[in-house]
Amino acid sequence: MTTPSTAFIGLGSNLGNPLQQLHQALEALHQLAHTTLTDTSPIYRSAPVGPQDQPKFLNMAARLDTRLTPLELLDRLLEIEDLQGRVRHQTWGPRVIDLDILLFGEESVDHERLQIPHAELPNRDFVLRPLLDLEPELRLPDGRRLDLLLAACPCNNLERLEDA
Ligand code: ROI
Repeated sequence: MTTPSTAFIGLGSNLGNPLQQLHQALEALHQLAHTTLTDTSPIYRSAPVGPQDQPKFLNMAARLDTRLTPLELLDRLLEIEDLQGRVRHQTWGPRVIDLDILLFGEESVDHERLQIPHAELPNRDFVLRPLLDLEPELRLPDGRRLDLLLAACPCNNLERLEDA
């Protein structure tokens, strides 16, 4: 059997009791086949990127060891989003739960359904901060250091809430 890959998932929610949505999604990640949830970051409240007439977000990151392929993992994440009642209305609009594959081992994926590293990762403190909480030395597949990206990226006024 192949050795597992370490994947990092970004979680975000700003509708329908966001804290509960995050916990429900973590439970679903914990139940994923061929996958072990190995760590979770603190939760942060952040100002919305995109339209400002929506509630603040809660954001966090999770680390998985998985034997799924990136596209298999994507499909599992989409199922979890659907189960939690995510409806896709508006680009950059509010959402009950958003699960993004941020990093997948050292892999870069450029597929019509999936881009890894996540395209917006370098620009979003609410993604970089929790990733760095999990792994302070983390780098992108091209070698760029996440701590340096965070220092250079726009500020969304992160407030740390609690440990998940
Ligand atoms: N803004 C914040 N702060 N956090 C998110 O998770 C988030 N997700 C999104 C958009 C709507 C772009 N803005 C966000 O998808």
